[in-house]
Amino acid sequence: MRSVTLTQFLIEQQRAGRITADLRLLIEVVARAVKAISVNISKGALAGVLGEAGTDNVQGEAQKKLDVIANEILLQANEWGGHLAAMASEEVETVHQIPFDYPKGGFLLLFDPLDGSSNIDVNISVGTIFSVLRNPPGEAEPTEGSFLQPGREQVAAGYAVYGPSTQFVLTVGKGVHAFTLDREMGSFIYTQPYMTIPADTHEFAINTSNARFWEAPLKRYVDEMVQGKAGPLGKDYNMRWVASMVADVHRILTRGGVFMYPMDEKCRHQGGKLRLMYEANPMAMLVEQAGGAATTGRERILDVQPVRLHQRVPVILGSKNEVERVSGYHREP
Ligand code: AHM
Ligand code: MG
Repeated sequence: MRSVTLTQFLIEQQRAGRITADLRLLIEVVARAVKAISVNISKGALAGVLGEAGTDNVQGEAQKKLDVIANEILLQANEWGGHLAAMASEEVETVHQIPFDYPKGGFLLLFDPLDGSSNIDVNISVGTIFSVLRNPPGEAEPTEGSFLQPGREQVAAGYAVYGPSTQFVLTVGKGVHAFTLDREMGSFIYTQPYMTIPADTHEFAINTSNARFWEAPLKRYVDEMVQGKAGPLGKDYNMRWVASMVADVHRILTRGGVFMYPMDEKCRHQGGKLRLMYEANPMAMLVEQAGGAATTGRERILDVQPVRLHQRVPVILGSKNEVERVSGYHREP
């Protein structure tokens, strides 16, 4: 069978009128950057890229060397193409402007360059997450305010998962499509069209070490799942937690499940653990496009009006019936 590359897929999307030439270029450039990140990650200890960088990021978290490398690769790759008005990164405090000697375009690109970076030194999957918004008209020099659009305004979103193979997973608002990196050829090959999340599942993902900090509706839901067949849900569940959101969401897009990083007493002061603009919104768009649902427990994630670039939110996403059940528990008095 003749294989279809990401390039060919994108050209066909453009011909079908789903994306513009500029958006195609943007996605191609992100995919190229992802290949470079993948090369660095796979060299691991051989390239001396493991361990701490000795710096803190905007969130006050210690940066790994690969956090810094992945961030630099994405910023540099996307600066000169002429398709972007500005960028924002989980690793950078303020808006990253396009250098004045390059042309500007109409899109805003947001990314978490290396998600799950606590897994790097133990050789477990990590990822890159990205989100694309339109720059509001008339904003020649985008500010933080230009980025503060609800997730339903995203024109594209996706991630790369650096696992046993590197995969690039993308939506432009018409289904979710996965591509696998052919390392010899250096191209992404279209391997999974229209990924779909089954409405029901018997698998959940949550960091249960936080159980004592959860809110009552969440405690009730996880208790019921753990009770299995004998409990009110009437079936046995299995649990998985990679601690790389990309890897956990990739499993859910592949075979269903529910992923939760809910509100808890430990992260209440900052609004949640995961970042709205770099993690929750792009993953919520992908999950909805695959037939699943994504909520904070109280509100659809894609409807949350952001007030800060680095805002955090509770996240519950995956198989629709489970997400609806846990949302229902949040509505009960
Ligand atoms: P990061 O972007 O700093 O790597 O943090 C986000 C990660 C997610 O990938 C993952 O779901 C979560 O943090 C794991 O958190 P915990 O270590 O509390 O289980
Ligand atoms: Mg992250």
